[in-house]
Amino acid sequence: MAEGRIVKALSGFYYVKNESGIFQCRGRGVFRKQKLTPLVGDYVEFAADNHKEGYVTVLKERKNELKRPPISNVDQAILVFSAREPDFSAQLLDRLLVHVEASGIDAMICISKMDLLTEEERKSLEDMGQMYRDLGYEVVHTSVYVDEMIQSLRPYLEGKVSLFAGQSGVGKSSLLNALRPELDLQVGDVSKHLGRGKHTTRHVELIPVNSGLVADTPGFSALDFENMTEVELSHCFPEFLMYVDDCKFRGCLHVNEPKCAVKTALEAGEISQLRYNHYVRFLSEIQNQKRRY
Ligand SMILES: Nc1nc2c(ncn2[C@@H]2O[C@H](COP(=O)(O)OP(=O)(O)O)[C@@H](O)[C@H]2O)c(=O)[nH]1
Ligand SMILES: [Mg+2]
Ligand SMILES: [Zn+2]
Repeated sequence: MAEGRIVKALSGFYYVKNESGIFQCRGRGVFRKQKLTPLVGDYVEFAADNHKEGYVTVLKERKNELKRPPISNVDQAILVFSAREPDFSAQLLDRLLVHVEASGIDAMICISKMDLLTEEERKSLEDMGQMYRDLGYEVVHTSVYVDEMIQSLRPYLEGKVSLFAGQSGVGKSSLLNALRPELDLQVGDVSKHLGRGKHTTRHVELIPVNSGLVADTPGFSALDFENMTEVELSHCFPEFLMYVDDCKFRGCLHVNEPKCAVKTALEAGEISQLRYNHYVRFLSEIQNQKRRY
């Protein structure tokens, strides 16, 4: 019995990597019966009859797992948002941050395509980046045309499994190509996309970059808050945490409750109004969802 890690899943095959190489494996029928799906990132045991093909026989316990994209044992999610094309959206960034916070995976932020901005716009996105740093997130600004900016991302990848997450077209594959030119991942031309572009990344794969592994994933479409409660949402805003104990009511949602410490901090300018607005918006989405069911 050999051990390894699934680095790619495609067309019913799992590609398991260890010191000896990469083995193309099928899952055991028993996984399907037990409703277990091997995921990219899983540590597994497998049986190989020869040096290339085999069967995954045992799935080891996971540290964490995500449904969309389907991947396990991730150390950090790198949230890639472009400055332009598509335009930067703090609302979408906060939406994705909430999902990553809820999954318990560390998040960092990469603002890409900085070369498309005027000096003034650049200043404003740098301030935006600083706001997220103040919340405790690492933030890097990149452009595939500026080598120094690309290299600034590299240290964060060392020794970790990182997931590149972000809308289609923000430049995830381009960044990976810039970090490892021999990869030659397909890059999509945003303007030529007709519906689901055929050049976009469609499967999940772990790609070695220096001593780390990086998953380039397809872009996400809708991110709703299905399966999240109001209180869970409030826990996904780290800047609320230091105040919640001072709210008068336990389980305070920081909207209409009297003597709310979060709202006091907001009025004092200690919590960003922009982030708070997004919180209220997401909260009402959850409340409307509840009403529908
Ligand atoms: N100006 C500029 N364009 C970029 C940059 N990175 C990517 N692009 C372009 O953005 C488009 C989408 O890139 P791609 O890597 O496929 O995005 P993905 O869908 O997130 O993987 C392509 O046309 C790239 O050439 C950048 O740093 N600056
Ligand atoms: Mg891509
Ligand atoms: Zn409160």
